[in-house]
Amino acid sequence: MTRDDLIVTEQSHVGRARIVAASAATRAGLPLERVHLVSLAATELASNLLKHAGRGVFSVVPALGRLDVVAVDCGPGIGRIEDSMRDGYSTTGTLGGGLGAVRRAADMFDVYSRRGQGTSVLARWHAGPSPLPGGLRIGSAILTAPGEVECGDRWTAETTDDSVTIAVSDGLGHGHLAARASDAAISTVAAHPELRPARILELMQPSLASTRGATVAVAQLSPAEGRMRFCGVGNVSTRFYADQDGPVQRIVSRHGIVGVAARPRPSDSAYSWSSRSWLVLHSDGISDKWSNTDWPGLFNHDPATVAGWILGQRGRGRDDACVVVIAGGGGR
Ligand SMILES: [Mn+2]
Repeated sequence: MTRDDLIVTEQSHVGRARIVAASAATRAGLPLERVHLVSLAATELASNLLKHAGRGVFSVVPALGRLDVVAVDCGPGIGRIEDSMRDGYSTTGTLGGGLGAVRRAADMFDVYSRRGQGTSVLARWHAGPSPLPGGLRIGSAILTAPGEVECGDRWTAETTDDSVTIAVSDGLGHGHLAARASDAAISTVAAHPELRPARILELMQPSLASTRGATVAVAQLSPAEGRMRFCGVGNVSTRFYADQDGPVQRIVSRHGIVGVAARPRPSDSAYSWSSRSWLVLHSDGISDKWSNTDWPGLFNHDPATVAGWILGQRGRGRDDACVVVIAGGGGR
């Protein structure tokens, strides 16, 4: 297993980004002519990171019947097109040549940019039907710790008839052994997505006993019922917005490490979920010091663009980092 992300700081990384994206596109089952489009877009996105910011994160996420490429930087921002971008997906406006090519190559394109702060660009290709129920939207961005080939942070979204169970696992430390711990956590979710989050975490305890352990957060969304259930162990950061324009509610996980020591049973908490609700989960490779109110209009964008932005702005750069963002759906 090789990493699907890199930090772009020099010209040779542009070619590397293209290879990473094309390889993920092939694994995602995209036909060859679409793999070429991914390669072309990846080259433009990585070049843009260098040209406009000198440095940026290039993160490829093959999941949920699609391939997402997220390119984020903390550069000067794309002030010139900021106005045309404000309402979300760009359908008009004059982008720079590079981004225009990306927009034409991708099935979906989104950009969030703030002058003097940076830019998050999403390019998406559909590889099959979306498995998500009730109009839910999920996006993620991941960055592996420097020098590692495997990411110890992992996430999954497993669907049942009318719900989706999402987990973020941060294996202790980084590298191969951290990845093995998170593999065990993710496998447990995949095997039992219909169980309640607290029960899934209980089942993880023996599965992770032979590993280093992990901190894990599990959220279960039933859009038709207008409900979210949550249970977490350890320091995966969790922010819930009942309404995207409303206040944040920080959801606190129980202290501990899954797989390391038997603890009292965790229990689920329940929240109302609507088409305007958002949930942001991230590992401690991202600084917890942020507020969406610092970034006006962010929640008008795709969850993957949002995940990339948070990773770009608050990633610590020393550890694995994973952000998962969930929005909307049927609900009430
Ligand atoms: Mn970590």
